[in-house]
Formats: sequence, C-alpha cells, structure tokens
Amino acid sequence: MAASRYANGTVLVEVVTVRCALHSRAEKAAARQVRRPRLSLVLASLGAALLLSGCGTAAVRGYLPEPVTENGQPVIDFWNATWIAALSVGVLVWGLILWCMVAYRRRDEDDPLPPQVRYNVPLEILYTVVPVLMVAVLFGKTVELENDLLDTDQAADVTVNVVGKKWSWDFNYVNEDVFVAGKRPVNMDAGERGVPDSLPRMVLPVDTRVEFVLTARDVIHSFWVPQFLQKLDVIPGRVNKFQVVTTQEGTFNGKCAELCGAYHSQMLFEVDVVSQEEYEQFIGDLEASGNTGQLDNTLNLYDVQPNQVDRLPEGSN
Ligand SMILES: [Cu+2]
Repeated sequence: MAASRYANGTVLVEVVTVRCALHSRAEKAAARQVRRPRLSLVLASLGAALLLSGCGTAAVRGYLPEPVTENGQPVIDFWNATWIAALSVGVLVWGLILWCMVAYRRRDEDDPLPPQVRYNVPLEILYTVVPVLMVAVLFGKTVELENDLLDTDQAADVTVNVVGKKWSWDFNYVNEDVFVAGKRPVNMDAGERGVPDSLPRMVLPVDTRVEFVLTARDVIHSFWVPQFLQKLDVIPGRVNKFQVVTTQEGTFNGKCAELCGAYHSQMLFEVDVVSQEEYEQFIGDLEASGNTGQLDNTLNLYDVQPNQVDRLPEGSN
C-alpha cells in the first residue's frame, strides 16, 4: 500500500479522507434516489394533465383541426411524418453542435490553438447528399399526396359549383339544378360588419362523395373549409376541382383564404353536413323558394378559358 511509506499520522488522514469520500458518495446516491421518484411523478402528472385536458388527441393529429372528410387522415399522417423528420434532423444537429462545443472546448493546454482542421471531403459529400435525398423524398411524397387529394376520376354523388365573388360565394348544385346566392355580408355604405345570419350556407349529405368545381366571378379567391384540411384557389377563367367524402355530420366554418380585396376577411360561409333526408329537404326548400337553375359563368367578368371549358360539369356554361 502506498500509505505504508508514510508515517502513521499520514495514514490516518488518508483513511479519514477515503471514508469521507465514500460517505459523501453514498449521500449523493441517496439524494439521487430521493430525486428520481419526484421527477417521474412530475412527468406522469404532466402526461395526465395533457391527456385530461384533451390535448392528447390534438397532439396526435399534430394540432391540426379535427378532420371531417376521408382526405383528412392522410393529410394528418403526412404532416406528422414531416415534422417528426424535421425535428429528428434538428435534434441530431443541435446534439452535434453541443457535443462539439463541450468535447472540443478550449483547454488550458491549448495555447495558442490546437491543430486546425479545414475540411473533410467524405464528410462534406455526406452532408450534401443526405439533405438532397431527404428533400427529394419529401417532394415525392408531397406530389403523391397532392395527386390523391386532387383525384377526381371517381363519379361524385353531389357536384357543387362553388363560385367566388367579391365578397361572398354562390353555390350551384349542378345535378339538382338549384342554387344558393351569397349576399355580400357587409353594407359598405354604412360600414356594418357581416353577421352569421347573412352567410351563404352549403348543405351536404353525410357519407357522400362530393365534387367541388371552383370558378371565380372577378379576382382570385381560395375555397377553404379548415376541417377539410385542404384548400384550393378559385381563379378567374380557370376551373379547379377536388372531391371529398363527408364522414361526419355538423356545422363547419368556411372562408376565403386568398387576399381578394377590402372585405376579404368577411368572405365567410357555412357548411352543414346533414343526413340524406335533411339534404333532400334542403334541396326541396331551394326549389320551393324559386332558386332553380344555375348562377352560371355567364355572370363572370371574364370568360372561362377555352382549354378549361371541358372541365366544367356537363350542362354548365
Ligand atoms: Cu376572396
């Protein structure tokens, strides 16, 4: 033993020092044991609070609105996959930065400076190729999903020609040959704000494939029902389309998502998804009130472009 080389007094001091060290290590370990349950308790309480407050389901869908069409879930899945991929890259990069900062921090013996490394070709090729591949995969997946969302090959049960106009909407029910005419929700002379009662109302049957055919009377608008988790521009002279399958009854807000002028923010509408009977009742009411025929594209400021005419539903102008 090294201690045997010293006088008795020195050995005693060393034994006391070792005992103290052991003692303080045992104290620290005990303290850690006391701390551990507290930490797990805090995490468990946080998790429970999150679930009980309803944040759990919102978090599962990446804080997107609750979907009410069949297209919703694929959009949520893609959104979650995208941000998880982005966060993983972020965590990796932040981790590497912190590790470099700690492991290669300046030390006392680094005077003036340690050897400097200027470049590393294999590493640079790696961190160029990997992000390019990741962006390519994200791009490919985006195109794939977008193609699915805009697929209109299947025959729809209900076709609605949605017409955007400053600052309201007309809805032509193409097959039923009835229409809803949106009134401007604002009295511009009096400066009154729009009220929900005056909003145009689109009624759709539940569990039904609906095709929206989008046209504009004047300027560019965008047809957006947040709970559909997709939106599409409404462009003068063009005919844009998409389909949804309604999955849930309820009343959902719709709005214009393209700045289209002074009262853009009041270009609102309401979507009511109802039972088949209620839908038929709604169509019957429109017929009874004389809203028959179509508010077609002859009312637009600009003609539908010749190469777009084929995209209009049969019988529409
Ligand atoms: Cu608009």
